[in-house]
Amino acid sequence: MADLASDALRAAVGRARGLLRDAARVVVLTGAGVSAESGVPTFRGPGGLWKNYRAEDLATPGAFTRDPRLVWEWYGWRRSIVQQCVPNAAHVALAGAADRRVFRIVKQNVDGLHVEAAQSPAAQPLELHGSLFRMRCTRCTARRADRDVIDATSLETLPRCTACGALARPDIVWFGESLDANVLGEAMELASHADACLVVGTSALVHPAAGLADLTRRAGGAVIEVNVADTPLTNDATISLRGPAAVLVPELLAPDSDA
Ligand code: BV8
Ligand code: ZN
Repeated sequence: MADLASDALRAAVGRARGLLRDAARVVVLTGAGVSAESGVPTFRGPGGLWKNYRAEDLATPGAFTRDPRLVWEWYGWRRSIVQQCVPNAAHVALAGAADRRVFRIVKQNVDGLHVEAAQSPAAQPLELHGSLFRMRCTRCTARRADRDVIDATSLETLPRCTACGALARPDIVWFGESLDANVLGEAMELASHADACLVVGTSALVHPAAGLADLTRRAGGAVIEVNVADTPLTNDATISLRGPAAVLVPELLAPDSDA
């Protein structure tokens, strides 16, 4: 096992491994912390701010209506950061587990690193909040994948819809916007029928995503949390492991022979 800080942590990881091994169906909820060791700034931690703006100030329909250039500048900056990042050991271990068993990844992040780590369709995550690398039209229904550099120098250079020419927006769920009903419905279905919910690197502040672990718990499933700090989920978790995702998640999911 990697250098797990203490015997208590080592024992807790052993118990959590047992719960995951015995779970027929596992759902995983990840947040910005799963990508922290890939170099992607988290929202509420150090480096999460941009020009002293908070995500809640910019990731809203109102901010985009008021100043689409500023919001696209922010997303362009985030794209430029994420495009230099690669999946870390946590993304790889989660994708590997999804290849081996009934194990579904539900992500809040928009960074695309779970998608990049996936080696099979089974490891493709359910994207609750969309993707940095997709944009959609503000007028028609067109949407497209896109990894280009965003030129936010003026309103005229902002991304346009290739179908109707209207202003395009990030294909991302902003604060105050509802999640896609089918995506949320599938996530709630998965959580309500899971025997274990593994929650990795989320401050559990953003709803409805943060409520998914509770659905598993209320249905009698185990909730295992991996985080470097306490969260609102910690008290109700079956086991809450303190440590970085890139260390603990591979430990939790390594097939028994590799333990
Ligand atoms: C909705 C895309 C119905 C954007 C995101 C008032 C008005 C309107 C709505 C609300 C309101 N009050 C409350 C709400 C609901 C709101 C909400 O929950 N707000 C919060 C802030 C209170 N939710 C919504 O608006 C949702 N829609 O409710 O629709 C509705 C409709 C109209 C009106 C009312 C309701 C939509 C929410 C989706 C918002 N979009 N992302 C973008 O990315 O640009 S959410 C955003 O936060 C990201 O997706 C992010 O993933 C998510 C959650 O954050 P975390 O992932 O947890 O990241 P964070 O930085 O917070 O924490 C990182 C964690 O990792 C920490 O715990 C840290 O300790 C840990 N960590 C760090 N390093 C490591 C680590 N762990 C392990 N290893 C490490 N190395
Ligand atoms: Zn259009």
